[in-house]
Formats: sequence, structure tokens, C-alpha cells
Amino acid sequence: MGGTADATVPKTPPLKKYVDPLPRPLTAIGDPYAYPGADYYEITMIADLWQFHRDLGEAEVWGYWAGNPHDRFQPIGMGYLGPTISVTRDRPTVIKYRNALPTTHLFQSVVDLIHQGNTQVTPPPYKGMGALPPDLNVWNVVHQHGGFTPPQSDGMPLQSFSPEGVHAPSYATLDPSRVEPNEAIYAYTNHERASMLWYHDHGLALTSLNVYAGLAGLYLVRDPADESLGLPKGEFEVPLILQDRTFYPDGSLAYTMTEVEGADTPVVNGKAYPFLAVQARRYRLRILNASNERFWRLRFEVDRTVLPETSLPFWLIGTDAGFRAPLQMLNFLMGPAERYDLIVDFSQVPAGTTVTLLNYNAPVHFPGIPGDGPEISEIMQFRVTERLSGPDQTTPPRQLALPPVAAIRPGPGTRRREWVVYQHEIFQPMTFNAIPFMAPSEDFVKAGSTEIWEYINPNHDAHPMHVHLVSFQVLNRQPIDAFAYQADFEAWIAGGRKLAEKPVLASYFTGPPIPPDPDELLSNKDTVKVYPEMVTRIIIQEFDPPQETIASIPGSGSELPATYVHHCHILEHEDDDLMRPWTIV
Ligand SMILES: [Cu+2]
Repeated sequence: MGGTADATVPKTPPLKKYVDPLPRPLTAIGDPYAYPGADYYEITMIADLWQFHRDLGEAEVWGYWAGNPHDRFQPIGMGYLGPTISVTRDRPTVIKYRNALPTTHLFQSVVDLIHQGNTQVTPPPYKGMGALPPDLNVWNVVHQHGGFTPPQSDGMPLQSFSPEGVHAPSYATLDPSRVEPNEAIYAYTNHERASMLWYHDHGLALTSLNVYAGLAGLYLVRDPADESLGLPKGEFEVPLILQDRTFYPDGSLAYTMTEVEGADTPVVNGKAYPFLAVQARRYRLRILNASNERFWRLRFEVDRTVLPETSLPFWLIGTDAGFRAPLQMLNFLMGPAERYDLIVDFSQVPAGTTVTLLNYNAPVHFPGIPGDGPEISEIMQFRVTERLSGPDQTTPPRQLALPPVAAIRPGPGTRRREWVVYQHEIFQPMTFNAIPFMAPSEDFVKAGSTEIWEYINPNHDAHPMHVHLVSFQVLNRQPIDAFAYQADFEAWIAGGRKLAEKPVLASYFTGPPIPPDPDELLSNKDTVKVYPEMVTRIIIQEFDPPQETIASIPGSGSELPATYVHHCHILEHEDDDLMRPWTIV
């Protein structure tokens, strides 16, 4: 998708900044009795109303609501986004997802374009399996992003199910006697490191529209061993779900990404330009980029009369898949689906100071083309105005003894696998290796093995690549002659993909390997920025899906072969076919 802005594209009316307090998603309450040994939740997708800003009218949005085991008339949610699911590491979770959305899409005009086969929004038809059925406008599936999950509970696009109970070809549910056709039960191991995962819609062909409508929430994995680390907690641990949205003058959501890149207004935890009143102490900010397309380059801005530098330094203590060694930073670049776990010390500025979260030098894409989408500079404000409720007894970040991250090192026999981010020309579908998503898996990974995946990006923008099931580390990047590689790759496809004639990556290098960015070094990740005109190498330690039965539910463990997906997390790209299955054997 994409194109240049023109006068017909909706624009949000001017909004007064920092008038709405930052909302905090509520935490869902698990039921420990339904499945012994696990916590059980029922989460329903519903259309509701939500006000994004004081001066905007209510918008129809989609969101997740959790059943309340203590009061069934008081479900937990806020309308937009979803409640936080907070779990203890290694204690399983069982969730029944129910699709109670309308059967007409919130962005029906875009769904109509998909049905019409408009090439801006629709990948080429593949003869193997149908995509969105012609008479269906809404279907959904929930993926736990970053989860170590058996395939039948992973929530991949071909597992979608609709409000009427229509199922995509790989729909699956556990405990089928307890579900209606518009429901599915999934089980999660929670065998991840302590980390902030998230759950979001992954509906086939509709992920970008469904997430834009509001279908995303947080999934916090807690490790009781971390209680002694001395981290800010309770009200001093604040999740920030960063998104961009465009609004019509009446306050309703405008989906503009068939016409421009990104949207024009920052929304944090569901509010446009919110503020948070804070105490002069350390806070733990757990940031998720839940935007469809937008990269954010973030820093904390203070007035030059307050500090000699205008950027307030902070500490990075964790990334997508858990803690890392504390690293003092001034700014960082965040692709869609990435998470950054920060300690920000508001006692470093005088009482009364205002700290602004800024997105600077910030086109929608990275590096992006100025004018190709609306730029957003200011996001939200922290006001150091609250009275100290007690001394700050958290550990200074420099002294934090966080669980160490060991480097995953390749061995002599480590298999390499190449994924070419392929687009013939701009506005045409994007694929891996010029193979549509729907074509059967042809990548077979040996169970328990380590692999290096090389994302070869001959394009001019970065793509955030996400691999389901596993976490990984960034090994390095290496610049390539993108023009020559693209030309030779296309010639190779045109020539019938003869294995012996495949372009040899090493002959296109234009420089030596570049080490990972400082925030990526010795960090566990599940999403990686694949920079343009480079190969980005990740090393995945272990392809080993959880095989045990979860919460005594028959069929809840993995069986081999186990097929998962990886994809670009620019949601318009994954819908437009930059996604492929791969199979553990
Ligand atoms: Cu992409």
C-alpha cells in the first residue's frame, strides 16, 4: 500500500495536546477452577464506543473484554484495546476467545476493496486455498505475540473464525465440546522469560484493519524471582501502548492507509496526546509499538533551562523477550511490535518540570521519505507534579543485577536460511522469496536445531520481521548491492529458479558485517528491524515447540511436524503477503 498524500485523505482536526490523562489498561482476573493447574479467562471481541480525546466525539471501536469471575455483569475492559493478562512464569493460561463483533466491518469500504480484488490491498490469488471468503466481511483470530505456544493455540491467520462461526481452513480449538462455532480455546505454556508479550488480531487478510479498530492488549509474564531486583512496580510501572490513528471531525476512526503511509495522531493507551502526572522518582516504562506501520524514534525532551542537554537520559533494561544488561541511552528507534523496557528517573529534573515524549526525525517508515505520510513529533507529556508518596527504594539502574543474557553463538554446522524481502516494484505485493503466503511450507527446520536466518532487504525502507514461537538475537547486518541483487534475483525467478543459478549472497556484499545496534546487543528479541539495502542476520537458538500437555487438556501439546509463520509486522505488509509458513520436523 502507499502513495502520496492528497486533499481527499481525511485529516484529524487540530487537537489540544495534553488534556487527557493517560489511561491504564485494567488487568483481567483469571479463574483457577475451570482448568486445574491453569488460570482460565474468557475474552470476547465486541464493538463499543470510545472517546480518544476530550474534544472528539465517541468513536465506534473494537476491543477485547475479559469475563469477570467475581461479577459476570462487570466484564473487564475499556472498549478500545483489551485488558492486560498478567501471568506467573510457567503457570499455564487457558483462554476462550469469543467473536461477538458485527458481521459488517468497521472499515467496510476497505473490505469491499479486498473483495473487489483491488491490487492496493489484495495479494495475488493463490490457487491452493481461498483467502477471505467472498460473502464474509469480518473474521478474527488472536495471536499471543512472543508466546512459546503450540501451533494449534498460536492464532495464525488460517485459524481465523467469524462472528457467524465461519472457520478458515486451519481453524483449531482445544476442548471442542465447550466451544460454540464463533469461539476457540487456546492454551499457553507461559514458559517465556519475564517479559511483556502482547496479544492482537491476526485475521487472514484483515489483520491491519482489525488491529486498527482496536484489537490489541498486553500479556505480562512475571517471574517471582524478579521481585527482589528492586524495580519500580505498582503505580510506578507504566505500560505505554503507542499507536497512530487518524480521526474524522466527529471523532470516529479513519483508516487512511490505502492512500497514505501511517496515520496522523499519536494515541497512547487509547488517548490522543495524553499526559501522566508523576512523582520525582524512578518509573519503569514498558513501551509497545502497536502501530500498524509507524516507526518511532523516541526521546524524553526537557527544556534547556532545566538540563544542559534537552534529552533526559534513561536506562534500557529489557527488550521484546525479557531483561538485558542495563544500558544508558538518550533515544532509540522502535519498529512495529517491538517492546522496550525502560527506567526513567524523574528525580533528575526539578519538581514542576514537564517532560515530553518526542518522536523526532520521524517519517512513518524508516528511513522513509519526508511527506510520504504524516509526521508526528510530540506524543505525550509527563508532569513531575505529584507529591512523593515515600522514598524511592528501587535499585539505581546501574546497579541492577538483571538475569544475564548469554550470546547465542553459531557453530560450524549452523544452517543458514535466506529470506528475500521481495517486491517487484512499488505498490505491488510484497512477499518472501517471491512466493505467496498461501503456497505450502517449503522450509523445514530440524527440531532442536539452531539456525541463522538472513533477511535480505533490497528495498529502501526497513521492515520489522517477527518470527512466531522463538526468540532470537541479532547477529549482525551487512550492506549489499541492492540494485544488482534485485536484478539478479528477478532474472533467477524468470529463469525458473534453478538451484545452481541462485544469486550467491556473498557476491553482493559492499562492506563488512556491522555489529547489532547497542540496544540489540545481547538482547532477546522476537521482532527485528530489517534495514534497507542490507542483509540482517538473526540467530535462533532452538526450534523446539512445547510438547507437554497443557492443563491436562487433550491435544494441547505440539506434535511434529509443527508449522508456524514469520512475517513483516507492518500490518499492511503482512496482509499483503510478506508472510510465510515454516515447519519444524
Ligand atoms: Cu514490511
